[in-house]
Parts: sequence; structure tokens; C-alpha cells
Amino acid sequence: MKKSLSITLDLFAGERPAPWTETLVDDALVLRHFALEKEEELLAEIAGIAGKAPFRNMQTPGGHTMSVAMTCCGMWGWVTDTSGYRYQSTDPGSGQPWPAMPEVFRDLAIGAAAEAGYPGFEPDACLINRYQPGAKMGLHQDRDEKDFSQPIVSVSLGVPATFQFGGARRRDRPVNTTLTSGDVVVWGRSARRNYHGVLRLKPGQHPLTGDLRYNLTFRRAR
Ligand code: MD3
Ligand code: FE
Repeated sequence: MKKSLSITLDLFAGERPAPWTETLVDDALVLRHFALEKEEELLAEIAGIAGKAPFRNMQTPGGHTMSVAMTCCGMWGWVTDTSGYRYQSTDPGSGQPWPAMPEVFRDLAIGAAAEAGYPGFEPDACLINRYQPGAKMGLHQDRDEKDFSQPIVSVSLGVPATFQFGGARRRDRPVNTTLTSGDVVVWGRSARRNYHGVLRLKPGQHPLTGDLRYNLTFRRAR
């Protein structure tokens, strides 16, 4: 008994067993490796969703093509075109309803939110972002959702990226953190309206995604 305890301590000397949590800023919690055991299952579901609702590089209201390709699942999907940003129940590519949110997605999002102190989270929208090398997402706020008391849960998969997390004003200096495959972040309360972005994806390789990074964001849209 005593011996196995000391072995356990030696194994974790200088590192913590996954998942471990870090506070990025107040009300923004990183659950490192929280989704690691679900990586393959999540990626298989993404492939299934993309078979029905293909990834697209959408247009911003300003007329630029986004470098991040997107698709959605769940009741509501986030879309952008030259008439603006919005949530809608259908894929603009096909006119069909978005694919259903897989149970493994929903359970993961609800579990992460509960872990971070949001026990009643009921996501009705999941945006799936796909980054190729060189893709980026400039500093922005997420403000198209109805209820800002609900958190946003984000799941990173594949090649690591540098995530920038700013303050409530665009000029607030951002803090950077690297998000690697399996990392989950929960943003709520005072952090919910903070500016954030993703730096240009550096060339890299992940055994399950090749040179790609995926990010799932779970939201309560309506
Ligand atoms: C902080 N996606 O889709 S998710 C987005 O990695 C988006 O693809 C990033 O920002 C990505 O809108 C990061 C992290 C995230 C999402 C929503 C937030 C951070 C947030 C809302 C408020 C504050
Ligand atoms: Fe965002």
C-alpha cells in the first residue's frame, strides 16, 4: 500500500494527471485534455456531419471570405453572408436542417460546463470550425446569442493553435494560450463578452487530423 502510493507520487512528480484546470482570466476556465479520450469519436462525428452539411468558407458582411471553414450541427447554426451574422435552423448550402447534435457532443459540452460551474447548460447550437495552415480568426466578440448568462464551451482538436483572449474592450491587451487537441475551455459570466481570436495556424501534424485543427463551440443560441 505504502509502496504503490509512493510510485503514484513519483509518476506525477512535476505534472498533473489529465484533466487539469487553468484559469485564463476570471470566468474563463481551461480544462486541459478534458476531451482527450473522446478525440476519435468526436472526429468521426465531425466527418459524418460534414458529409451532410459540408464545410464552407463563408462571406463576412464586409464581403471578405473567411479563412476558417465552418459547418454546424444542432437546432441552430451560426452563419454569415453579406446580409450579416445570424443563427438559422437550415444550412444555407442545401436549405436542409442542420444535422442533429451527436450525443457525444452534447454530453461532453454539458459535462464540461458542469465541471466549470454551469450546471444547467443546454446547448442548442454547435459551430464547427476547421483551420487549414494559415487560417486565422481575428479578434471579435460573440454577441449573436440571446442569453449572455449561458456559457460557451469550446473543444479543440488536431493541430495546436495560439488562442488570444482579450478583455471587454478591443483595446484591452490579450493574453495568449496554446490550445492543444482535447483541451476544453468554458467561458461565462464576466468573460462572456470578451474579445478573442486565433492566430494564423502554423504548419503542423496531428496523428488523427493531419495538418488541420478543428474547434467545436457549443452555445445556447435562442
Ligand atoms: C470567449 N472560435 O467560433 S472558441 C468562434 O478556436 C471562436 O475556433 C475560436 O471564437 C476557435 O466564435 C475559439 C473560443 C471562444 C468562443 C466563444 C467565446 C471563446 C470565447 C465567447 C466569449 C468569450
Ligand atoms: Fe468567437
